Amino acid sequence: MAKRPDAAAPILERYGPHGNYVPPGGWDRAARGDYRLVKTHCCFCGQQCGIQLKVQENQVVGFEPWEDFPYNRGMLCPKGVKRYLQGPHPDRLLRSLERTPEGFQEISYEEALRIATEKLTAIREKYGPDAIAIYGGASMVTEKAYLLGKFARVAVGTRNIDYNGRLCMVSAGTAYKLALGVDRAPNPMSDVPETEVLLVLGANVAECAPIATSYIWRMRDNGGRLIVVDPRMTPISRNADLYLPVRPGTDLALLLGMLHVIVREGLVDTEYLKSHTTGWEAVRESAAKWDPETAARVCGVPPDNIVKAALMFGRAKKAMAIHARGIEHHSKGVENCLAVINLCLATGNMGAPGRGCFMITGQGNGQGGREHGQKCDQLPGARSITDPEARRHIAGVWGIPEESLPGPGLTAQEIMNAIHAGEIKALFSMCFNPLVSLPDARHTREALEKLEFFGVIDFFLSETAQHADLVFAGSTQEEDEGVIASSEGRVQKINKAVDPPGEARSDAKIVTDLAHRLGKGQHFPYTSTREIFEELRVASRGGIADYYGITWERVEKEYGVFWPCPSLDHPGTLRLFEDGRFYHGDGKAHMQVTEYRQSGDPPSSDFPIYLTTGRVVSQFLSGTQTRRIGPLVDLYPEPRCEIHPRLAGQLGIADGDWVKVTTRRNSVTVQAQVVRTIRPDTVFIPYHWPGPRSANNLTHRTLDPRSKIPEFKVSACRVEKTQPPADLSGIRKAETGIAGAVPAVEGRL
Ligand SMILES: Nc1nc2c(c(=O)[nH]1)N[C@H]1C(S)=C(S)[C@@H](COP(=O)(O)OP(=O)(O)OC[C@H]3O[C@@H](n4cnc5c(=O)[nH]c(N)nc54)[C@H](O)[C@@H]3O)O[C@H]1N2
Ligand SMILES: Nc1nc2c(c(=O)[nH]1)N[C@H]1C(S)=C(S)[C@@H](COP(=O)(O)OP(=O)(O)OC[C@H]3O[C@@H](n4cnc5c(=O)[nH]c(N)nc54)[C@H](O)[C@@H]3O)O[C@H]1N2
Ligand code: SF4
Ligand SMILES: [Mo]
Repeated sequence: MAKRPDAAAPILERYGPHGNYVPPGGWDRAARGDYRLVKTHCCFCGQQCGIQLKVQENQVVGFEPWEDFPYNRGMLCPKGVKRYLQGPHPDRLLRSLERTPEGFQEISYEEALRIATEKLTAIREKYGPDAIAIYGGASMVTEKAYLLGKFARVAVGTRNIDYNGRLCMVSAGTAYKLALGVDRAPNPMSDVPETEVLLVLGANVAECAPIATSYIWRMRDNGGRLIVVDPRMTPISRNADLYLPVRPGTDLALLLGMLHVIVREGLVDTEYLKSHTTGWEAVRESAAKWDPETAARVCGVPPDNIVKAALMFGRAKKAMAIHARGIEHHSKGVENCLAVINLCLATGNMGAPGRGCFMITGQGNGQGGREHGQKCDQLPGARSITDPEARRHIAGVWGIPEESLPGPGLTAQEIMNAIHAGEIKALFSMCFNPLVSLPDARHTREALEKLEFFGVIDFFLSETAQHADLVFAGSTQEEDEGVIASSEGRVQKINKAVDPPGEARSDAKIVTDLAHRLGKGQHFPYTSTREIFEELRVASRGGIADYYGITWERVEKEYGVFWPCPSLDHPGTLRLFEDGRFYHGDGKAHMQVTEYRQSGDPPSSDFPIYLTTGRVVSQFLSGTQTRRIGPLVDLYPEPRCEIHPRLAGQLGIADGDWVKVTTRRNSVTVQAQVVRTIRPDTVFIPYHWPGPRSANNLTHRTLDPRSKIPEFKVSACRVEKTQPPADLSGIRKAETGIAGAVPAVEGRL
């Protein structure tokens, strides 16, 4: 078989050398005054900051702050500021591509539709619909996520659709649903400045939700105290009152230890527990054996500090806990989140200003993307796909017989495993770069090689798309419109700034056209995204994520509307559980017992060091977009391995030395960055790069049994000093896209 990435070669030649890019009309166009401003939101993280894009003709050429948008009040982080550089990048796909023995060839949109229809139909006839898997993503507007879920189930008829949020929000989602009956951040960020004690677990707020830091500083200004739990001393830890350098994968021991102290010191809110929760007795008993000394032995935080944290949290009149992937990317990610919820419930901290807990959602539409049916277990409105009433409702809205609606399918990593095992034969993927973002990249690469048909919709030829048989040139966020739900559950409007260039098409059009070609046109009558939204409103009606009362006009006028919003005269729900009722039938919170267990890749004498992976401020996810934006690349040009001076000293490693990091699966060679801000038994590598330096060459495929999230945050490794890789310049070039990163231009903006 031809080596699949070689198919990119003709495209490479077309674009020429690294960094020579000048947009049509030249860079100085942006300096001229003849632009219009489009109010919209950032295309990157879940904070969904308001931004005004400067548009000239059909190009985004810059931005201006949108100061009256209440969440960020004009503030932006480096990614938001530089996002406009991605649109005119020469790697932007302008036409569809077909793999041929000579490499990718550009083909017409009609031809691409024809090929996709023919291949999907043939595979469905030969192996049945479940042999086709669909991957979606949470960077897309909610209408596209909804459309893709319907496409999978109605046009293709497969149960196997899942999305990249399976690598992201599902541990938190599963836990909040189990305990509180709803998967949404219960409190808005504006509650943070109101609290007396804020416990931040596994969230690098300053780099990954930069705008949220201003809320934390306001809390500090108001006299609130900050506790940070992280194996790395992240930027916000510098201003923390208490920093707990937890051993990777052991937060549950710390949280059980804290609960133990809270019980022991009589800080439990018994009245609250009696009237608002079930399951407390069993939870209390489960913490009995976790005295601070026992907890300390497991989690590596001194017992006195566990006590201090518990007393600070337990004695505060108002306390909050917030968390992100640091406690969620684990094979016990759901338990970790449940333990945070238990801590808040036990102290009666729920459903009031400055009291509660929430997850910081990751992707731009990480929240909206998990509500309306691109998850394998879910129908629109955050309904369960196994609930007979939900199935009846959705089948009615979609105009299909209820029996034809597939049941629950495989999750994202399970789909890749099934492809590897030869059980799934075709993959159609929109907004997902699994070769960089799934664990154990060698396994992913082998799986992609086995596909009989692999179709992709993207606007760049991502590392995964380089393995495709067919690539549709899709749309960037600025070429689309629709809604997203921010990390707070605030539904906001993305406004279209420009049209897709060349023969690129909006994603929604591609999926709709394909549904028509597959013979299901009557169920996909849309001529605009607004029509999809109007259907979504009805589909979500009566569900948990009820959007029925939300209109595009309201969203614009009210600076976003928080769901649930069941009717047009409903104000939206800023804070959940304010009436003391949770989203279970009995109105109570269902506390869950959590059991400590080891990670799926524990250290041994051969692999004695913990490896954890995550992010840096200037790069985003698999990096397809940000690795092409020169000023962001300049801020953090390549992956490095953070290592503590003590460990570095033992291994004879100095700052800048090349090190080989080896796990039970593979090795990666990067430069060492010797820092005092990490535990001496742990190293950290950010994961935004593809190829031989991708952190996911090292990670393992152990999943949380309930959420099916991979354990990105803890692997066992060894580290040794080595030589730079032989083909360093080739590796670097591949990392910055085909045409290289767009360079910074002094004096612009
Ligand atoms: N700059 C930037 N911002 C982003 C993104 C990006 O790629 N780049 N991605 C967005 C997305 S999709 C997401 S999901 C969020 C992620 O946001 P975060 O979850 O805040 O980011 P991570 O770097 O994945 O991990 C957070 C922290 O977890 C710590 N950690 C590692 N192991 C453990 C552990 O066992 N216990 C604890 N307590 N902490 C641990 C790491 O040291 C790290 O500081 O960021 C969003 N924002
Ligand atoms: N080791 C390790 N691995 C991780 C993580 C970690 O912390 N450590 N974090 C995990 C997390 S939290 C996440 S969220 C995942 C993210 O992993 P991915 O979802 O794979 O990352 P993205 O870079 O968002 O990939 C999305 C692709 O979709 C394209 N895209 C973006 N927007 C659109 C759109 O509107 N339409 C279309 N058609 N395409 C679009 C982009 O160009 C890109 O190629 O990675 C996970 N992987
Ligand atoms: S904080 Fe997130 S949404 Fe705001 S500008 Fe930065 S990346 Fe964009
Ligand atoms: Mo994420």
